[in-house]
Amino acid sequence: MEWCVSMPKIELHVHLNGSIRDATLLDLARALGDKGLIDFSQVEHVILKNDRSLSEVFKLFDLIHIVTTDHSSITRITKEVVEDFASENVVYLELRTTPKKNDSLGMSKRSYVEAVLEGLRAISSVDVAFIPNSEEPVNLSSTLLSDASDKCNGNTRKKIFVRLLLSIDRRETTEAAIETVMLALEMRRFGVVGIDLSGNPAVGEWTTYLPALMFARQQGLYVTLHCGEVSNSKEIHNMLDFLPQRIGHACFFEEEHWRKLKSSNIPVEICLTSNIRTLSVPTIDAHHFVDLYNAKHPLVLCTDDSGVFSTSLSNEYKIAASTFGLGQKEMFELSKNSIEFIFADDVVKEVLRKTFDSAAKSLT
Ligand code: 6MZ
Repeated sequence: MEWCVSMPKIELHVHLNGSIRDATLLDLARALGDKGLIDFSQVEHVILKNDRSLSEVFKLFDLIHIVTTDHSSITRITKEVVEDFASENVVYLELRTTPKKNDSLGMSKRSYVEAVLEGLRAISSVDVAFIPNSEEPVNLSSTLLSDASDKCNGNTRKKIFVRLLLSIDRRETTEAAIETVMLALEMRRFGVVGIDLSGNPAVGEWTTYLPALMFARQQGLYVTLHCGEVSNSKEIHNMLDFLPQRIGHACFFEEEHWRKLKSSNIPVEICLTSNIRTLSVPTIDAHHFVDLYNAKHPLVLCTDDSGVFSTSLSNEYKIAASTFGLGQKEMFELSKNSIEFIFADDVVKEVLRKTFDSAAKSLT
């Protein structure tokens, strides 16, 4: 586990509200309980439950959203989630979240994203670079490199690049989805780089989101789609035909979907623990990671919802290494290759390549 923690890592599939520390979630829920707004004893039980089916996970998200959707909570969880990833040597993080309206608290989709940005600004324990085209990459470059070359980096300050993706929830209308894309465009200068389509895969129609996704692409935003989380052959075909820059999951693919995916070379965000816990794949040995890895198809290991599934990116690397018999060198290469699939610019990619090269020297 030690080298899984100490090697630099890239994390590209993280839902903010799925990645909250248990202690924080309980803390926020207790505060609402004290105000008489929820029954804490009921909520505590749901939060601490471990095994959940995919549909139960979405019920949990509805509960989490009741507990977290105010400005100060969103700021707090953003700060903590980034700190947690940085602490396990994630050097580049793409954090996704669904902008939400909450009229009773004066929250708009814009003020929700502003609360997220506030969380990034509030981080002082690690160096965070989230504004594109600033001087930060250059400054961060030297500090990342010095970190990476330090074998015992437990005592040094951590550094991390963060970029944001705004998620469209499958329950949303076309108009609401377009509003999210407009917001993403407005927030580009603060590090919003793309759009994610997520939410309960049993809900909604591809044609509802397509206009917003096409608009996002026309405007130069990157797009990643949750694809094949349930068996829905027609939707999987439609999504692959759209040619998103990445997809997440790809669990319920059939032969013709694999063929299409492989010929289009679309990178896949693989979330092992999430897929096992939601029973989206029968067993870990049967996970499609193996086939994609052997086929040298672009893929990246991710956590999905580290809070909900009690995992970390280091743990996902450990599981992949032990289950599929991969060594430290292979896992390092897998992590490094993820740089090519990030939604940030070439300057950031170059800094990250140097970081990995420098860390590789300390491996040999
Ligand atoms: C699909 C998921 C998901 O956006 O409120 N989300 N969507 N499949 C998954 N796999 C288990 N995990 C999380 O984070 C929580 C939201 O992310 C999406 C759901 O829409 C969930 O409500 P944010 O920060």
